[in-house]
Amino acid sequence: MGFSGLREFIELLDREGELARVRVPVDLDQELGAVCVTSLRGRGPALLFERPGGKDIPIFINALASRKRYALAMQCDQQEVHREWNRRVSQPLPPVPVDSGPCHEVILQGDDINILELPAPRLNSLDGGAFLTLCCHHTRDPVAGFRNVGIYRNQVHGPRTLGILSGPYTNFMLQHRKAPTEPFPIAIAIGVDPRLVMAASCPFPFGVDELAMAGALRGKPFEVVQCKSVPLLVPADAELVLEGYLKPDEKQEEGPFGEFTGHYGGLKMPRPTIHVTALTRRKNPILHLAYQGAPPHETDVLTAVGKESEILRNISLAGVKAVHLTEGGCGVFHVVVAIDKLYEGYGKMVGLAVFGSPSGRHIKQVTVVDDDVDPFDPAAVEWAVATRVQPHRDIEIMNGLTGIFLDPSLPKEEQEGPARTSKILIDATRYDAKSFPPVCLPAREMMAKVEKDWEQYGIGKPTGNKH
Ligand SMILES: Cc1cc2nc3c(=O)[nH]c(=O)nc-3n(C[C@H](O)[C@H](O)[C@H](O)COP(=O)(O)O)c2cc1C
Ligand SMILES: [Mn+2]
Repeated sequence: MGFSGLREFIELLDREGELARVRVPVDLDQELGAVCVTSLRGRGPALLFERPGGKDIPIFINALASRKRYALAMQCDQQEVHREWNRRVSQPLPPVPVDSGPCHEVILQGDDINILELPAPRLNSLDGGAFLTLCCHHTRDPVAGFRNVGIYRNQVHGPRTLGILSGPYTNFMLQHRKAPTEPFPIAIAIGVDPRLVMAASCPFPFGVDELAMAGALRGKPFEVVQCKSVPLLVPADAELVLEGYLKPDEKQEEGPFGEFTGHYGGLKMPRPTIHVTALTRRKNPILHLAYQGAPPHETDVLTAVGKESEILRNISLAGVKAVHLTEGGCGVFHVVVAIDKLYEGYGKMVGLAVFGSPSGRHIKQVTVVDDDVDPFDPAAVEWAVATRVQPHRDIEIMNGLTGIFLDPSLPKEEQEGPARTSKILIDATRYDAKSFPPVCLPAREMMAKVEKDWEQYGIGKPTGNKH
């Protein structure tokens, strides 16, 4: 049961019982945010607000905030997602240009553009204004010409102006810095096939075209149309497109904004402005957003799964069995890697390789465990750290690595500047594995026999705990 595009994905979620429609009007000032938080805490479904702020442009939000829904978007079993990602992205499918598409049903230019008419919410109480949070920024390298697609927050400043906050290490900024004084053309597509959102939030190496990766993820190239006022291509079936130019010399106060870390990040300061030269859209567009705040939230899944897959794909060391970017780590900061430890010292080698991979860019803590530990089970991981780690021997702290400027623990000058951080590697594999005391458990055959005959004991459902 395949699907194509955002609308068919919403229908699929509905059929699977993974969508709730909010029919009552909901205030854009924090009420929508509070409904999102409460629903996320209860592991709720994706939400379609039908009348946000009393307006008739619906908001679709929390779409990929569960691994089950992510697997639905990948159209495979939850256990197969990493393998499927890696199988599919090994053959990128570049987009195909077409003459027209639904994203051009309405074309507004000049004074007809009014972004303020969109139901952009103010999610959390200290947010400096209304923000769009799931905008796929399409750009072209000013020198080499290749495309980049990435997601960066956009504050709504006025009818034709937006703020943008993109970290100094993003591929977006690497492109922009090649022609730093020129107006930088941008096409922001909102409401696209979820596979493009998945690719656009993944830190692929510089030069990788996320649209081609997204085409590979869905097994069908995207159709793209020429923008009306900038020399860029966008997905033809996008709900809405904001075209414009980033003017580096025209700064406006941007922020503060409650970030995926659960804290305020990217504090209020002058940041570049995007001047919107065209707004094109469907006749009845849907505004696709992501709630930002403390976990659990969409970032825990959306940005985690792609990076887990990329780490598995990029690390050339053998024996890496499973990778998990944790929920408490906001899907960004903490990764647990389960390995078959090939020889002594191998745990630290794998940890360093994770930090050195493109998807390790923002990771602050790597915990390496033996493959008898399930990296997706927080108690099992803590057990490994508690029982197999001698801190002076098995923990390494490194300084001056690239972090994420939204990390609230960084000193202010690093949050506003280069975002250098220290990082911690915990090697929780058995030290000197041959002589390490064995794990205690009845014999494997006895465990298997008891599991087979379980019902006869009249105890009820087994707990499923591996240890
Ligand atoms: C919902 C959401 C919001 C995001 N907001 C930002 C942001 O405001 N600034 C930023 O630098 N990265 C943000 N990211 C992360 C980037 O999209 C991610 O690092 C991506 O890999 C950047 O792509 P690039 O390296 O090709 O530029 C966000 C991701 C998601 C899923
Ligand atoms: Mn990129």
